[in-house]
Amino acid sequence: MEASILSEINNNVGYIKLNRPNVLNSFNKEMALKFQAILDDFESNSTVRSILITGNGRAFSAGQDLAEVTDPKGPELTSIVKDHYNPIIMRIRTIEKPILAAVNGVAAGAGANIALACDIVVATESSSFIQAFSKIGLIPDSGGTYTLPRLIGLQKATALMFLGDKIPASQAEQMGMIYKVVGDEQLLEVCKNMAETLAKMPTYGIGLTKRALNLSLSNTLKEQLEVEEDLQTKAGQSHDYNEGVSAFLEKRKANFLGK
Ligand code: T3D
Repeated sequence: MEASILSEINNNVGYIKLNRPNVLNSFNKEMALKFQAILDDFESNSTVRSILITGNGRAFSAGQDLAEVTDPKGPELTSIVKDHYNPIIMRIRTIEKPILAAVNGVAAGAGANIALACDIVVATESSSFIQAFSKIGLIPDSGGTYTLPRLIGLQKATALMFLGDKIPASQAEQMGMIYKVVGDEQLLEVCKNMAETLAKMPTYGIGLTKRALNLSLSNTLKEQLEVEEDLQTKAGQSHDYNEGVSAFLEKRKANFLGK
């Protein structure tokens, strides 16, 4: 049987491919736990300096595998949220490496909110985003009620979550839900280039930037200025800062090491 999720490391990029195309890469327990394990591996592996997540086939992910939830031997709903999705979202947000979602088709339910938890979301023209939960009597999980209003504002997030509208990628880009839309054929090339570019950048500083942005979501201005002071001090003591300034002054290409 083919693995439900594939991973590889190439040119300092950790690639993750959701791989249950027959059920639109919907998540079952095995796949969710494996996703967590791969993220842990990529977090601790210092050769991985950026991470790219995509789906196989015509979907990014249709969220929870709804056949699993009706299986008497399947996991309980509470456990699905607590043990499958919450740990995935926490990892995506706290791994201090840039994480890209290359959305290759529909992203629905938890599939949409996993994509939106990523640092940068690029989608194909034919992709779409659906807060599908309301249609089956659930509330948006996988951090959706936290992330989406912060991305597009409370009014639009509320409407999308109540109505479960299918939002085409171009509209998602216009409303600030995602970073960029590209042609269907260009997605992997564009995202691979972006992930490789990021992997060559001062990724220690980028990781600290991610930490600062996470903290900004609940901090006051005064608290956030203190965060910037602290993290700028750390960044200023890094190899990459020294190298960046030296390379600029010496008019040469910098060799950043991510530390
Ligand atoms: O207990 C809990 O559930 C807690 C956790 C919640 C987290 C969640 O993610 S809740 C939300 C779950 N997801 C959904 O409700 C989305 C369900 N899927 C759809 O609405 C549609 O499939 C799409 C709009 C995403 C795509 O529509 P379309 O017409 O392009 O494709 P399709 O024909 O509906 O699906 C293709 C196949 O994938 C089909 O199988 P078949 O008929 O070819 O054998 C379909 O059953 C299967 N599939 C699609 N989504 C799921 C799925 N199978 C299992 N689970 C799915 N989520």
